[in-house]
Amino acid sequence: MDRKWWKESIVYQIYPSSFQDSDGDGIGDLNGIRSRLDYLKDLGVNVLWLCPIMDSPMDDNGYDISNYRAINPRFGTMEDFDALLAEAHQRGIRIVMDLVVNHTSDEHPWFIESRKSVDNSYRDYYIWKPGKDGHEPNNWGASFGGSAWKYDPQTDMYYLHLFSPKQPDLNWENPKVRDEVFNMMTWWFDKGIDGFRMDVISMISKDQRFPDGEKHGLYGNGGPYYVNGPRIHEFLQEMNQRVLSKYDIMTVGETPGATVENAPQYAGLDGKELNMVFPFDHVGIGDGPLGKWTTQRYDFMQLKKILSHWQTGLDGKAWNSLFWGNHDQPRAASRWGDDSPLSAKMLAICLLSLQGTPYIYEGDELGMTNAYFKDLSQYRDIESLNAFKELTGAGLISADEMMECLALRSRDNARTPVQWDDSPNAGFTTGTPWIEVNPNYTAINAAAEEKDPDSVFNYYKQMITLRKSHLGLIYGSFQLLAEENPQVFAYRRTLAETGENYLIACNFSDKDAAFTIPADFAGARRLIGNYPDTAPTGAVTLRPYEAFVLQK
Ligand code: TEU
Repeated sequence: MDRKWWKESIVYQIYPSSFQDSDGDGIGDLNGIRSRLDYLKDLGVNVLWLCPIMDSPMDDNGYDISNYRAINPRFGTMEDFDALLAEAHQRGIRIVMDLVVNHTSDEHPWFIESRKSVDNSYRDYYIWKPGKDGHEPNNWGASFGGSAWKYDPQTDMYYLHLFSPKQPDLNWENPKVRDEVFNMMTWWFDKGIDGFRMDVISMISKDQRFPDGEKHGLYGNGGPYYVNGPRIHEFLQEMNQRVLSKYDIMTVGETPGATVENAPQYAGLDGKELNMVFPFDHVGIGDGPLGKWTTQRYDFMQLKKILSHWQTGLDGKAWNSLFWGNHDQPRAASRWGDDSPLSAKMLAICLLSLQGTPYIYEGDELGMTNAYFKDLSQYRDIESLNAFKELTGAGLISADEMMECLALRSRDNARTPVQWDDSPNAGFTTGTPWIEVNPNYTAINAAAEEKDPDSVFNYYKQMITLRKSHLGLIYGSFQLLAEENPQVFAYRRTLAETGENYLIACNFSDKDAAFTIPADFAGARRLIGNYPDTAPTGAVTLRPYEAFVLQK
């Protein structure tokens, strides 16, 4: 059992714009986060992951950075950040920042220089190519719609942007770019931060041939030529040697294209690259011909298979990250449950009883749900708005059906303000929120749930306490049970070093489910359950979204 603080931590993800506003401008900020540190401490959080707070024109809500060593004034000042960091540390809470270095903002000084002329000293900080027969250099599409290349008349060339045209990709082949990034990371570590979540870090190495991709909808799929690219592990090992290895920090890579097979290279126990990676296998379940834009519910058996594969596949080789959602995904209770508090409690018990580091997305500890916005004017997210325009414009989906898809899958579902109490705007702001508050805040809010021992909040709190006091729930091996059961995700967790043995059963359906407790767990102690009764034994019926943890 190779114990590490980041393996035993509970990470809480904060989307600063939506967490807590302190100055009435309708946008969350650093002083707002600082005002909620005691709430986070009470929940049992050990690490905060702050989504980007560095300076940005906010084309993609901060994932387009224009100055890596300055705080975005809408979130506060560097002094506010220093105060947040100090007060978090005083409470034993670490702070991990979001490192967005696959691309910058087009308003970053490097890009402003780079586009001036072909012989500018910053030209090769980015990826510039001449057009082909009056068209883009290849047929790749961008994640936020359109071609992945933007024509720049000043030098009659195109630059690559895998996301929005205001997010030009950095050229990691250029050693000067790597020096700039590594020096910036060192600067933040010397300020005392405790790690980085690394945005689309599996995409920084591109196949230098830049060939066309297979046609996929309106454009070619460039993914095979920049996901898990040719020099990715070389770059990450250089980052580790020159920066990461010098500090007691944690790192998690956001890695589209990570698999159980390649995760041990990204996040191997040898510590040569990163500590963990975020897989995308489960969040892609149910995607259709238009990717995430579908009204299809997920297939539970596929979810069970994927989660089990990651649990057994990384055991002893790498360390899992565990998450149901984040700022790019629908709300967990809506995506994987039925919006009910009961389903949210089941998800809490499941998430916090698997092997890996759990990541709780802001508000999921309250059982917050999708907003299910009905009108396009309620949406803010560039991905959602561009997809609506592009897909309906191309006649690939009707406007009504796209609105249904947005209501289920838009990233804005997870970006509505955290619901603190039942006062106007859920206590998030005294001003006008930048995005509407979910009207169900009168029932789902922290103030009410902190007082209610049976609330989703208190289930998360109980389960976090239970996990921290039972190392077997953190480090124990995973063994899937009832593999063919179409409703229940059940598994053993076993830690030989301490002799701990647990059985966890989670009914992922809104119907009764048959399940048989293994004989060796007859009479085992129930540590937690979301229905008020004693430990089950033998052939049982799990009630809708029932979940429990038994220890023998
Ligand atoms: O997301 C990476 C990514 O792959 C996204 O396209 C994500 O899969 C998609 O939005 C799901 O629908 C990261 C950040 O998490 C995201 O917020 C940024 O928009 C993106 O990179 C660009 O920086």
